[in-house]
Amino acid sequence: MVISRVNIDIVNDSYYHSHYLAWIFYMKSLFTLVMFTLALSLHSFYAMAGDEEIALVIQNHQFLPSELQIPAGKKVRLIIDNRDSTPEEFESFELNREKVIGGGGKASLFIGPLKPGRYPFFGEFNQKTAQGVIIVK
Ligand SMILES: [Cu+2]
Repeated sequence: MVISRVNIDIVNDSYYHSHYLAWIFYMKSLFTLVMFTLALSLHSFYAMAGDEEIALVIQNHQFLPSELQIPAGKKVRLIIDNRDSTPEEFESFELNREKVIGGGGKASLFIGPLKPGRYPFFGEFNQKTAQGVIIVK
């Protein structure tokens, strides 16, 4: 009788133990997830605060403004707003960038950090009219 009671106690103890370990594991995972999410949001917050944004509009197959100035040595987010109903492709050999923006759509791309100079770009689908230049100072 006594022996079987001990056995039951051991069984109960290990049963309790495995749940406790599972709980620890769960809490650890939860903690990691929370910390990871926090780190990620902090990172994007500082990234947003640190990056400069420049808006570029496409209208009547032209870039507005056609001349943009950005500071040298800085990463800049270019936000392109295509107000035409047809798609356009922002393209620049000097910037090594190529991006299609659907009709009525928006796109964003990063440029830089760049050295001072002139970096022409154009709309590949309307090259005659869609021309622009980024001046880095
Ligand atoms: Cu292209």
